[in-house]
Amino acid sequence: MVPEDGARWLIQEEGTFPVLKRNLQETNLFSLDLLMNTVMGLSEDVRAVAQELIEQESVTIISHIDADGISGEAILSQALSRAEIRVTSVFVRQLEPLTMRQVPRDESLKLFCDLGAGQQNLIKEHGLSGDEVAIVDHHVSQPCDQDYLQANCLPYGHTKLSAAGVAYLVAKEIDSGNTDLAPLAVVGNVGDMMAREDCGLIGPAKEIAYEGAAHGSVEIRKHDLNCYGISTRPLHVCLSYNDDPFIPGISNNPGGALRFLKNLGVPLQDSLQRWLVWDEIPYEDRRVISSALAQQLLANGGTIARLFCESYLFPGERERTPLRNAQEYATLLNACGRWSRPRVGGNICRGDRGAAYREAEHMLTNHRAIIRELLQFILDSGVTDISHLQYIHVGNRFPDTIVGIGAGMALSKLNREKPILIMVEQPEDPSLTKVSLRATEQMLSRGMDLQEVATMASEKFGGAGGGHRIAAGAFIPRESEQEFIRHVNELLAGQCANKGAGHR
Ligand SMILES: [Mn+2]
Repeated sequence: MVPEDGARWLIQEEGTFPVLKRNLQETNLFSLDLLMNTVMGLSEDVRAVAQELIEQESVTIISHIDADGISGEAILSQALSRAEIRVTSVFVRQLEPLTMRQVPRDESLKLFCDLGAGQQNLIKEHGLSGDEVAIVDHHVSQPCDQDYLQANCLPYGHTKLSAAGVAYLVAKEIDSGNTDLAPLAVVGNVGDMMAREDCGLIGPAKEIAYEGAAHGSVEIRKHDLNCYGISTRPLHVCLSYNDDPFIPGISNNPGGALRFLKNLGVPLQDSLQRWLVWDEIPYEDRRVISSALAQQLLANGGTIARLFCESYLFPGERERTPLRNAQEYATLLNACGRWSRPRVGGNICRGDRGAAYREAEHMLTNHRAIIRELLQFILDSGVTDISHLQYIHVGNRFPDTIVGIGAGMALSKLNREKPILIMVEQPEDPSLTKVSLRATEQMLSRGMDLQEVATMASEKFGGAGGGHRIAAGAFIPRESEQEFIRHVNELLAGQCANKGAGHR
């Protein structure tokens, strides 16, 4: 990895599109095609990748095990199969020398999805030439003297489009009939938190959702409740789990949430005494509840800016299941990936609602139980609080694939002013420590950028890191843990100071 150069490159590229970026965020009047034309570079790259793909006899997709990678793979492999191109897929937790061995040495074109942009030197070292590779990604690109064919939205200023989103654009370029894959792109975009900061998808990701809505596979609810679990959790439980925004008397308080709802006089249970989920509550009742929640927030001095969001539902899926909305669908896929069964998630994306779905549900239950355990462990053990950071080491008690999620959940129950850093032992290599970092939108607005911190600090100690501004991770040598933390803290302090200086 070349983090410093990579970071600089990203900043420069973003700097050349300031006006365009603002336009993309402020308007939803553009059609996707118009948007793509405005950003000629990306549509040209998408076309070039699609062109290369349809000339192949066989393609090997190498994709990431998270929701974005799983849905991106499902989009690309279905588009290729439909074009009668042979496809095989490989899933990896990350692209590094060890996992590169899973990339076959055969005649097939190697199509990297949701990874690859940042590992081009590794791809080159693996002996793959320019005409054997295509990359569909949305991560910071690594400078490399081999010019690999790449469709990457990031250098064109689209910071809120996931790999599955780019994969969808490629699939549509292969055949305009592939618009039925739009729901999968929505899952990938939402799963990679592309809708979080703006309380909805923006730019090309938003237009993809609207394409799904146009053919009826996606239902878009504007000004919906910005809350996780709207399709599966009883409303009072759903509300109490939510802390963005934090609503006094309701967040972290299921009893309080239930009393609050009962006072409104709207039905909360169906004729079988089953608790209703938000998704199935009638529109008029949802309005009553929404305005009461807004009043509760305002009465406690809060703002309602983050109370509502645009949400994305899938009306074709069974009610009261995680497949009914993009957020919960993404969690289901993440559970599959994190328990090393990404193919189960892939089968769900291809429409299996039988064996694969049952297996995924089972994994989701386990997934949640272990995350709850981790969360409790963090809260019971307590974190170490330093000037710009809070941190904890969980040893080898938890799988390294879930600590990031646990970190994000713990953050709302800890100091909400500082990012959290969690360290976990690497089971395959005890000389390595895996680090996960999580922040809140508020911290980002104070200048913090975890992607930059993770890459720069890990590089200093001979490790590797990356991710997004709000969520990042790294691998570092075990003996550097304490120095690493000190350095992360310094970098965060520097980012806040810079931001402060810029405002003066
Ligand atoms: Mn991604």
